Amino acid sequence: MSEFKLTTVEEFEAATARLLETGAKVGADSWQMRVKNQTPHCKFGEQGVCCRICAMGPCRITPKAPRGICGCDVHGIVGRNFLRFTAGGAATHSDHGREICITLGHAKEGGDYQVKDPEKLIRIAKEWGVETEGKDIYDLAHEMSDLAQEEYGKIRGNSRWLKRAPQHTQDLWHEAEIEPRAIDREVSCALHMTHMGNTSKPEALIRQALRNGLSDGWGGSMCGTEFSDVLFGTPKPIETEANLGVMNAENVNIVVHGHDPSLSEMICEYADSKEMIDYAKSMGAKGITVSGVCCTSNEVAMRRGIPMAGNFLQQENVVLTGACEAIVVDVQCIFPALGPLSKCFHTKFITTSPICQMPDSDFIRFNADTAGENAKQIVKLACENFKNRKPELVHIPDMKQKATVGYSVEAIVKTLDGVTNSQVDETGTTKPLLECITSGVIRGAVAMVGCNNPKVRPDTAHIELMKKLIANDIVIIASGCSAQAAARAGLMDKAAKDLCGAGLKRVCELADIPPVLHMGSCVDISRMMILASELAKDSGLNISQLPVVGCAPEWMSEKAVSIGNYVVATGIDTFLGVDPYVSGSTEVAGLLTEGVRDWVEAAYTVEKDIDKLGDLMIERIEEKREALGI
Ligand code: BF8
Ligand code: SF4
Repeated sequence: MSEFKLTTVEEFEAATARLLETGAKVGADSWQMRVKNQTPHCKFGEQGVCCRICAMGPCRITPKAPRGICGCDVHGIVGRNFLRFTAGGAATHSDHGREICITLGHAKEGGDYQVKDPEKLIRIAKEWGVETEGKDIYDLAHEMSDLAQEEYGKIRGNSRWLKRAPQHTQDLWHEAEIEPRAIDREVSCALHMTHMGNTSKPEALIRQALRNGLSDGWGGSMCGTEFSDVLFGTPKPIETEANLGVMNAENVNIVVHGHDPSLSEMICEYADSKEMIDYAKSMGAKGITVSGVCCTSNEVAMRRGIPMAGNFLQQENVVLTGACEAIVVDVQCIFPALGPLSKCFHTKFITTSPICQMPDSDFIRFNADTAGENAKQIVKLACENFKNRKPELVHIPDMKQKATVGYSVEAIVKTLDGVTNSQVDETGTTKPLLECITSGVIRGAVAMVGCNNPKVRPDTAHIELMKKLIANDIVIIASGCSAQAAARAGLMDKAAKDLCGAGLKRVCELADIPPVLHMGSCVDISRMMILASELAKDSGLNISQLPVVGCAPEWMSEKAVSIGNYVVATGIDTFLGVDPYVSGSTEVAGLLTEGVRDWVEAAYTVEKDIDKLGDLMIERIEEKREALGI
């Protein structure tokens, strides 16, 4: 018998309760307290029936007032709100992707940013019809940086990445008129359509929501993922650890938080240098521990094995340990609460991006040209702050799990190709995975993604669903905060194979993989789209026929809605545990849960009962198997 044991949500909660006691001592606020202050939520907002896009409003739809002042009905209002939500998410992911494209333009031989995966750069260049022969790799990087940035504003044509999809998917997009054009254009178009006095027809609004989502997943996010791999390396399986216990009481603790790896990569690089470690020692620490929160953590975990301290709703906890010298943030999903909270401790809250500026933070502007110096300055500041710790406030929960992460599409293909008897060609294919699925050893796959949301008991939905699915021989690919929930519980430890059904357990043993595969950050859901496309091409099936579904059981952000839209638009049924504020309109809800199936062969399912949500996913996977006769 192995000694492997999952960490339970009850144990997570006990650790948090202990940290909140420290918080109470120093007068700190917490999200748990703020949730109480904000409950109950506004019903109009929850149903999506409040419109404030012009100053004649806000207009709220009720049985007595069925139309806004302009005459817009509830379906128009709910649909417009949904599209605006999507546009916010698509803009956010895509602008992150743009920053990576810009950083690629700064790459140089021996510089802070280098081309770590030249093969991938050349592969993409060839895909885009760019001459690579005899070209210096950095000249090529700069040319690709320009071309990629042009994807955001080009005047004609569609996203270059669409060609990666199976022809059938491309045809569906064409027929439905949802092929994304320039990335920025789809965001602008969404805002334009939803301005007062424009579209109020739900069908047109939802069509644009899908198109805008696609401009993210098959545009901006794909730029983010692919060019991050070029700059920082394509992830390969690597060992790491997860949960608050990865912080080290004897070391200077730097926590990186946010999304853009350009900053966190540099911090990790310098924190690991002898110069900085010696500096930390001169300040009385034993060394430096960098750990992460949210997607920036996923990025550096996947490429460097940097441990993951926590996910979205753990971000205050890292400060509450009293042992965090600096929490260094770039963009997105950062609680403004970290400002006042850090003031209750010795922690430096360091913001670095003009995109994300907050009160009560130290702003150290991070520039691609001066990245090394900026990172060094930040690491030094953290070291110097070690002496300001208040020992009586230090408590790091003794809680962590081992995790194997780094499953890019390339890594999955390589790992599985290595263990089967099928023909292995040079680049590898997804055929071994398909064989496991068609033979029924693995019943299917679920892409588990997305955030935490206090509306769902944090992490339970992720963890319970994953346990249920792997026990039913369904392999999980995970990203974002869902992946971190899995890692913190122990589901990314290879020993978690013991929780699987017999078929999946055998695959895990043969391939030496955990049953939950970490595919990266939220922009990396573009990796999942590529994997689904490869599976479809290698099997000769349409994506919608594959026994594969997507699930975001605890989602909260606009980005998650944008993701949901492109996952559905790619032909993958998507299951949500939190309602996307559309319950106020039968027409909009009907389109999303059924109507869009006519265009893209997939739709949403919303179910707040998590156990039922799991059953529905298993049912859907089995239906797809039955339809294929496997
Ligand atoms: O982009 S899963 S809470 S960290 S939004 Fe944010 Fe949600 Fe986490 Fe990453 Ni994604
Ligand atoms: Fe009201 Fe129409 Fe203005 Fe919306 S656009 S706030 S429904 S008047």
